[in-house]
Amino acid sequence: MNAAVKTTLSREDVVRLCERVESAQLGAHAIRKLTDEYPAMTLADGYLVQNELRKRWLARGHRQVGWKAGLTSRAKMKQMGVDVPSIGFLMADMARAENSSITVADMVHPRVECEVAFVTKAELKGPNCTAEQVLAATDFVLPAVEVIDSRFSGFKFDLPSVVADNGSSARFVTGGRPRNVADVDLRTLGVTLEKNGEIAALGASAAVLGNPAEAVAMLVNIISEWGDTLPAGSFVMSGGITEAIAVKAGDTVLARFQELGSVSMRFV
Ligand code: OOG
Ligand code: MG
Repeated sequence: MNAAVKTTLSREDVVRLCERVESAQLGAHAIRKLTDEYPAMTLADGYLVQNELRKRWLARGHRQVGWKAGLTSRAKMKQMGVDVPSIGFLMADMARAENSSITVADMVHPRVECEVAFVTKAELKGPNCTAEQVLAATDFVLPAVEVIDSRFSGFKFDLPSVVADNGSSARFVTGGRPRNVADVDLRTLGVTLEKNGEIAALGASAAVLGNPAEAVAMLVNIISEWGDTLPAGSFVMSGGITEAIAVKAGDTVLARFQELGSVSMRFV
């Protein structure tokens, strides 16, 4: 996003679309992508809706733990037909414990993807945040599996719509072992994603903008456009390394990350 990009939605439209997305999220039902009704909608409009959604979650007492970058690898951009990265917010109650059973009944059509997650120890600020600054401010990295669940029919959307839907955020699971960024090469970590004991996807961390730290820097620069900084102690997921894999009740998932350990879960 770029602050110069204009918005087209009125305040009433933003609230209306926010309510539509929110009810699809809470009711786990699919809706048409928002641009079907608002074809002129821009990326900046998508973030207006997302920020409205975040305000409502916070007003209802949810606690934000951090943010996620999305569509940061070519595999993901190609899978979703979108060529610009996006971000979304993460709330504490989206987290699920490692090895736990994750219910699918409250999701529309969940998919899983492997990501490198960062936990920060110093504040990061845009608009010119760099990967070097991100690495210096990182307390540790750890492996994560994001469970995404687009609220749009057929998991089909465009950038303004997916941003309004909080980047398809639904659940996330961390595991493995926290590592110091000085002790791992974040560009060359291999990952495999097994579903029901078979490899469903594999890749290397360089797929995420060359280095996942670049995705975190991008995220910091995006939130700076509306005046936010990334506080110390934030949890940030840097984006799926491979394409996302659909899951249903009965599936088990095991993500193995070179150097970082593994993350497992089952769906019920
Ligand atoms: C959008 C969310 C993308 C990622 O890691 O790339 C995302 C989607 O694919 O539904 O979370
Ligand atoms: Mg993701």
